[in-house]
Amino acid sequence: MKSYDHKKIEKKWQKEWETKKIYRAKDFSKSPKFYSLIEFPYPSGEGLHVGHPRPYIGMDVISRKRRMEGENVLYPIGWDAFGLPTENYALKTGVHPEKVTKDNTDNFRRQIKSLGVSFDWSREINTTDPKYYKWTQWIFLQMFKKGLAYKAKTEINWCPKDKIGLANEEVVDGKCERCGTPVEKKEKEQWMLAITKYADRLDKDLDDVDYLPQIKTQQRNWIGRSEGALIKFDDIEIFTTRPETIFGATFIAIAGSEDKFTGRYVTNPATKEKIPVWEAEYVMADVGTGAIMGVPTHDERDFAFAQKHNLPIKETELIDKEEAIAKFGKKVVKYKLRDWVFSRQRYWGEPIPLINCESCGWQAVLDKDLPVKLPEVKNYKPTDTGESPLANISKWVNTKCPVCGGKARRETDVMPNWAGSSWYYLRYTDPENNKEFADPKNLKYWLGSPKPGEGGVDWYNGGMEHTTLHLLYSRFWHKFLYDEGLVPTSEPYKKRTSHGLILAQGGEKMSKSKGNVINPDDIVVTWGADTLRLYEMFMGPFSLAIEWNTDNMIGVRRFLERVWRIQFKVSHSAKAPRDKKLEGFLHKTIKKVSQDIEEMKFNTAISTLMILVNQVEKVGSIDQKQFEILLKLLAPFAPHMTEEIWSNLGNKKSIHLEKWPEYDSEKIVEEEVTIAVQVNGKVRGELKTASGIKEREVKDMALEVEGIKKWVQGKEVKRVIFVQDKIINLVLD
Ligand code: ANZ
Ligand code: ZN
Repeated sequence: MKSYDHKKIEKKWQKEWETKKIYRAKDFSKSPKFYSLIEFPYPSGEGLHVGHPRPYIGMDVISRKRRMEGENVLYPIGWDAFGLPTENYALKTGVHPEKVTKDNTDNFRRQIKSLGVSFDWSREINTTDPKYYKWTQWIFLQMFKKGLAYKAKTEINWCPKDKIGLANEEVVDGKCERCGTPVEKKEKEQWMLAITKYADRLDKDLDDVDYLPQIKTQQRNWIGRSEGALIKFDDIEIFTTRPETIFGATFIAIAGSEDKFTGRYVTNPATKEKIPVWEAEYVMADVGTGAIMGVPTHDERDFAFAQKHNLPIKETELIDKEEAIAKFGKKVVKYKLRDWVFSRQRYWGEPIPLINCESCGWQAVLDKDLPVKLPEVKNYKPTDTGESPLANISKWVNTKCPVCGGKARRETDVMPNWAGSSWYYLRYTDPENNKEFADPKNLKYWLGSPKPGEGGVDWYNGGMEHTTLHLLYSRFWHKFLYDEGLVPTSEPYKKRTSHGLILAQGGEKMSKSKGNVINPDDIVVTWGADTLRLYEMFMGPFSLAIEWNTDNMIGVRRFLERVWRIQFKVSHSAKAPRDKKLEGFLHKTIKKVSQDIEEMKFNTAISTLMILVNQVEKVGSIDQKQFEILLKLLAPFAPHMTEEIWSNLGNKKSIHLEKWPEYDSEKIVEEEVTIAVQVNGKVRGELKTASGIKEREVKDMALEVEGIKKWVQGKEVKRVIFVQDKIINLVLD
């Protein structure tokens, strides 16, 4: 009996799969396409920890199943490699960020490959590769040319430690998201992207996509659409979301640095009364019109203000909202979303491809001059003045105007690290193209139907923490490209799901600084990739955060060893009678595993497989065909071991290219139970059914039982008391 030597098996099959290219997606294949996507990682210097692969393995299970179902699967990966940690590390060590990035991606790639994830590595992309960021710059320029990129003097969030301007989203509780330093305000000319122009569509089109409900809610809250009204009190225009309260408006307040009566009065258009105009601290200058009507009886802050300053508080008659708008004002829709600050004063990012000419103003770099490459320099320390380090490189900065040829200067800010990830899923469809960001034919094939709700990446799984930023930014870029006729669908992602984090033992986040990181390399050596994969899928519901516990590894490892041993008990004679019960159970398992995988209930799929293996052990042997079905169902979870057994059984082709098993519903025998049917607590009959049926269905069945009808007739079932698989009690009035 050969023992289960995971080290040998895993290396061998990974090599074999790579040479045979069995996970390559085929452009334009006639088979139905399936584009599955994970959020490409940022290759940090710390390497992979066991939390990273959870989504990769989850989507791998789905991708492998779909492949076996005959779909043409595109499951790509790449590197989102610009960003501060690399730059900061480079500054500290003196190693160039490009070199740091290469070392880190090499390490990440090696680690991910050791897990046997079925990525199509031939499409690997890297956002820091000039061949890639040429197109990031190009797309930015299309936005610039359409007036969506503009320079504005804004108060930026300034981290005095990192010496960098931060987007609002990067400020958490007033502190820098990266280093925790309190953020200061600083005035700076910045490039902005007018995402607010798309606010309405970003909100409305959520109706068409298949995102988890909480993801839609988060996006909607972030966009913050509210319908309100603009109403004029003489020359002062206010914004309100409650125009129906206008009869109770007893003062006007405009944004001010302190509470102060202006000495003025204006007319309330509803009551025709004169009401005072105040300045108030709580009114914000950049919200609405910067002026409000104060309705103390309906708004807490207005009430507090009226009390403090002795202003009238008047009971209101409410009128209809629509009526109020029609009579006194006009309807407006407001959004919380703000334009996107797109400049960073750092080195390790895509240079913003614009040139400022003394006579022509801001001009786009010509297409033929793209990419604008990062200059290779030794010193990329941020300047204390807030300028990008690129500003110090006069040879690079000073250039010629692309329009008049006169003296001009390059923009020295770089893009934020959200840029490269705003369109990367498009590049995977045609990663080598150097004429376009992707051939329209490839985009059409992989994104599919232009109908709302039908096209886009078929299934995108990623972290909940990216729901408001990355997801919104990429939807915005995609919609812009759609308007330009450059992508075939109005939404990038058809379906979006989320996974829970893997936490360290004790419930803390895994991080190097806390010293609680579990490195998958160690797990792969000791237990094997298949055990790691199975454990990560089995440890709990995929969408929930869960604590890592290496001690529990042994359970799944033993399960794999039990499957391994079954191969030596297989009966090869076609004539051997099949165990009926086992056959029934097998078909039930096919059904359950197939459904569970599609619903990301990987843990229950695995427990069903475990129960099946118990059954096999009870029976003592299994027919080869039956065993092969079991192996196929397990293959997406434990691809190496199943492949090895599959080949031991004499099969020549890879198990991962086999057909996914189908179940025969006639063969599925459910366990039958007898349920006592009571009416008002007295047993009046019974019914036989499969176990595990829910209350609703059992109630319907109970009402159909002969002998029950006469008790229930003409009365209403007020309440149902239900004991699963045992008793149903119908309580009548
Ligand atoms: C009258 C009123 C009556 C209001 C009432 C609310 C309740 P949301 O819903 O968060 O969008 N508002 C308008 N402009 C403001 C500003 N520049 N600074 C501070 N507050 C401002 O908030 C909309 C409401 O916030 C508006 O509706 C307005 O007060 C206030 F029973 O008008 B309301
Ligand atoms: Zn010029």
